[in-house]
Amino acid sequence: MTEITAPKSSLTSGEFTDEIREQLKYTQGVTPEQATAADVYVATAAAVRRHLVDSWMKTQHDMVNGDTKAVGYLSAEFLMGKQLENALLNAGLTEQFEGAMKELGFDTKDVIDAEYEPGLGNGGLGRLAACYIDSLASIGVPAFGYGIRYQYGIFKQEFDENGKQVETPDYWLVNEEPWGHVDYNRDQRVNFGGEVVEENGKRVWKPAWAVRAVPCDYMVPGYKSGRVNTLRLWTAKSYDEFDLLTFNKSDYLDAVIPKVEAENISKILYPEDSTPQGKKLRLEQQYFFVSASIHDAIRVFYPGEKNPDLTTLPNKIVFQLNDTHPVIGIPELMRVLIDEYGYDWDTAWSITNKTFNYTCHTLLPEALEVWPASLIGELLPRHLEIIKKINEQFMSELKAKGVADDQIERMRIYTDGKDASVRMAYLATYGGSYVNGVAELHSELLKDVTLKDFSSVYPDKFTNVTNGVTPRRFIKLANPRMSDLISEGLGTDAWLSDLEQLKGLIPLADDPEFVKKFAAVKQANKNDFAAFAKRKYGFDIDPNTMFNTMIKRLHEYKRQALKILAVIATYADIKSGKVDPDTLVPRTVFFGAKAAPGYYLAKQTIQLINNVARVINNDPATKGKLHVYFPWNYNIELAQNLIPATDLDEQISQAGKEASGTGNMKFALNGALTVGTLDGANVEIRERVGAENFFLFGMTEPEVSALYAKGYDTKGLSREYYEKDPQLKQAIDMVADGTFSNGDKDTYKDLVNDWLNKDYFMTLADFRAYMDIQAEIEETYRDPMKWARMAVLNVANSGYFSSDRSIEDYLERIWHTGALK
Ligand code: 26Q
Repeated sequence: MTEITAPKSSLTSGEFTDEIREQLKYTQGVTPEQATAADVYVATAAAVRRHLVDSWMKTQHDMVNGDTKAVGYLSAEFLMGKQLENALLNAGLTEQFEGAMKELGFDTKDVIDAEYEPGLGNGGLGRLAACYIDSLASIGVPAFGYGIRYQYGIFKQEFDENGKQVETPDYWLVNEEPWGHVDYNRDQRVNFGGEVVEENGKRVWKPAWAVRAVPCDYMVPGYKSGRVNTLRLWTAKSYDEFDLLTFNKSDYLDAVIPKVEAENISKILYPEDSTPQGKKLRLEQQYFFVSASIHDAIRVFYPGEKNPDLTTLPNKIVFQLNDTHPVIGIPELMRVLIDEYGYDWDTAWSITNKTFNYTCHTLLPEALEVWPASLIGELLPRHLEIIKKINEQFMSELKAKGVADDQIERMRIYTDGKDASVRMAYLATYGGSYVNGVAELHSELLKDVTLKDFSSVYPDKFTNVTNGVTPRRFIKLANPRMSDLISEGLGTDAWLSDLEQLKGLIPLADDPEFVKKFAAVKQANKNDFAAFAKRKYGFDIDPNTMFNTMIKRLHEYKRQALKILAVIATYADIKSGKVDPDTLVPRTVFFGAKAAPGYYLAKQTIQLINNVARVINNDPATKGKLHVYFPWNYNIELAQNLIPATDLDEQISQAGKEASGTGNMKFALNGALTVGTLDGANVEIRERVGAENFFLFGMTEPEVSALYAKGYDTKGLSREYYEKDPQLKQAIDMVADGTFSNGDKDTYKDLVNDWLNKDYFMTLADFRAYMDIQAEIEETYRDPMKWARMAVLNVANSGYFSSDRSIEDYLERIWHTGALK
């Protein structure tokens, strides 16, 4: 598979130390004696960048001058996590860094800690984009990540004294940010508003205002590939700076208003990751980065050409649309080709169609973006015209294909009438070459349910690419102990760029020595995490308990409620004397989750979890047996610390709702066992690790559909489950009676009401199965060797879930390109 070309850097520790000293002196103006860990971090970052520059330039040169098509990954989010360790690893400078820190008298941890984590994403979709650009570079495929350099990333989460979530702004640029390079000379003008007029028989857009898009470039080094790609994130700047300089406005404050408004576009990441509202600023963000990126790609691939032959564009670059967020790129490329370069409609359409592909990341209908036509018309009047024309062409095409009238109506991209709107998923499906879901089950449901009308007319457009995660960050960096053990077991570290080699561990699952070592690694990771959590959160965690983790965004469909109800039920059994706590497997339950600021039930669930934790952790009856911790502000750093320490991972979404999940893959690859439903990529994980090494429970997707058909959520059927199951009843009653709200019966009334009267995601219906599987899990855990053997088999059989494999699938099925020669 991946050829290993770039060996470990031949630089010595001493030489690297000197380079860091030089940066301290000439860039920061401090002596090594004056330097703080934060100074050393900045200096090291600058020193590492210098080692990557030659490969970066060569990659760009080969990309433009060779005949390998590049990939443009268009994404509103890149959730990168901290950069330093990753850059050192991929530059082959990890050991030199450790040596240099010794020489300079710094603790590597302090230096790594000094970096502020960039949180330019909400969750899975943003992190996937980060894994994919890592894999593209590691495989050696020329690629750009294109996105927005938000000034404020995903909010910081705190909890107040009542356990409620409080959001504070994430100003990640407080200190010097040494990775990005702002390139004022490669800016782009992005127009907005105004009107379209007829001039010499042509439609001409007369925009009302414009924003200056300034790129900030981040190097994306491949692991042992010798290639370095570019992540280009755009910042919005005002052109009115010039007005300000002349100061011709009477009131200074008024004078800065246009500047503030323009720069607002890249100010903040929207923290919603479902039920998006049709907000004007959000559409401005989308158009802003997509328009700048398309123009940038043309600039890169046709340097200096006044009349480029853009019919060759599809041979130069293929754009992947990460969900519907960049889909306005389709009418934008049409506009650029027709209005700016003079192509006729059909030629423009053929180019556009070949250049774009669309990845869908959801099944929830409310998460599919639909924009009011009035808003598009106000901001992008020419695009609205083009969209309407695409819709007309589409409908005639469908008619010509003999599609029935009612189906054609259902498939409209542009819906006419008073509340006219534009369906971005439909525009993407028609406007691009391929549509993919992110796990097999998800892709099947996309074809058969969400986009059924489309797949019946265009079956060949639909394909699947199951998600993956980068083994460099999520195994090697997150879990160095296990990585060493794997390399020892396999006799090589080549598995890091060819993860299927983990299969070589299968025989070692029957070697008690290896299994013991594996269990010892997990224990050491748990000890480390307990220390980390003490330092960072003040928690007193017992590392000799089972670590049971649920980390992901807070959503009803993900069912954190199911987990917390099960915890409450166990607690109730201990309190009532039904269960002797000494017979339980001692367990520490971890939650990590942010809720969208306006998502009421999600926020109530957070409050409930925090208060269950408070009550249980302070009750002597459960001491040493059951504890709950909710470290706040779940982010990539916490993931990298907690995943390697976890014994049992929770993937308990309602079947048919989680498109894929990627946390599930990270856990399996780090030797956690999964308790999960047949949803998203869980299905494929279970197939690969073996049903006997996976704790399956709950309804399947067809069973879920059947229960909806019976009226589960509309006829209040959940109440029957409550009435029939005393353990479930008791848990819910405790939430209602004030046990977790200092006696107040109102605190959780909306949550309880929802459970008993609607329960759309069928938490109550799956409760019994969930309690039963937890009992089985306890039995298994009592046999440490058995558990560890199952964990080894999870690792050994999860190599498929490398994002390198996902990228290979994209290359073969969608992009039809490959590595640079
Ligand atoms: C859209 C419009 C306006 C405001 C916000 C949004 C928005 C932002 C983010 C909508 C959705 C998202 C993020 C979605 C997401 O993270 N989806 C997850 O993608 C993962 C990668 O494919 C999957 O593994 C998860 O199953 C899926 O939930």
